Amino acid sequence: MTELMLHHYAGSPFSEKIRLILGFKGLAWQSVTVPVICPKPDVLALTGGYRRTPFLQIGGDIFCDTALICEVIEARQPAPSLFPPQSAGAERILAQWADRSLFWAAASYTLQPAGAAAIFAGAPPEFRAAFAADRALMTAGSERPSGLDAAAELQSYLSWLDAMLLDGRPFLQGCAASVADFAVAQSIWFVRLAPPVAGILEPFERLTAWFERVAAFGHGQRGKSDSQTAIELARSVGPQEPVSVPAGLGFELGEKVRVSASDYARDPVCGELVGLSQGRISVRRVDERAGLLHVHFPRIGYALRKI
Ligand SMILES: N[C@@H](CCC(=O)N[C@@H](CS)C(=O)NCC(=O)O)C(=O)O
Repeated sequence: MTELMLHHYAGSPFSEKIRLILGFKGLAWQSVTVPVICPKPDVLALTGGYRRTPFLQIGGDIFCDTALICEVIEARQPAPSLFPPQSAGAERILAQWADRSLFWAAASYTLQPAGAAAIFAGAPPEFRAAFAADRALMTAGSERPSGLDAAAELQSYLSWLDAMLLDGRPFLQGCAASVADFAVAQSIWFVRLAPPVAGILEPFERLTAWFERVAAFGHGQRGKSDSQTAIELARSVGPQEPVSVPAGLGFELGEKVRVSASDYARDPVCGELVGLSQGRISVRRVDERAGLLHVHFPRIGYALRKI
């Protein structure tokens, strides 16, 4: 089986969601560290323009967005499941809320000046300025909450989550962990990275105990690789994931298309459509270094347009 290569960086909350899921599943994977800010030439060689973190590479198949990465990991290693039957679908809805509402509240709250000082401790001041400029460009057009807005929002969200655990259940959806636990955990993990502001978690003892349980899954068996090796692997293996474009979805096989995130970091990926379903978009592109690639996106949250 071609190995899993996770392109990520240590301080990325969405990457932590996937690292914990790899631990939950007991999987072995290769770690490729990507730059925290643009430029990211080796990332773009593989994705064709998508700059968000993380993405998963399996040979010449590139999977963007953690919602899709969860589905791919689940298909590869079904047990223990991220979507246990007793959660009855609610785990996906909770995970989507956590990836959007909870994440932005937690990130904005944590990156207020006192928290940012801890997150960027040891980094040169130029890096902080470059990070702020990079993220401002990436989120241009969307209003970010102020520190006070974010604190108020996060307080409410933490109390909602804590209340879910009131009956003593070990995980958010009951006895079994699900994708919801990992999607929520990434935000709690990020707040905890900044001790000067992490006191907001203290009143929520059940949530703290739950977080320790999720964190105990660990990160699986992690090997170390690099972007050059990843690009060579893509070129030698090529895409293997089955794809098709059934009739009736409004697009034709081979049509030239553009795919971009509909919320932020909207940099487009252009290519020929090779796969489409209710859940997934797959685009074929050729990179001069990485060769023939299929870049896959979730259908939800991405705009697909004919060029
Ligand atoms: N919906 C995306 C969001 C990913 C995301 O926003 N990741 C952050 C890092 S945690 C990011 O891409 N930041 C900009 C960057 O890394 O270039 C997902 O689920 O993968």
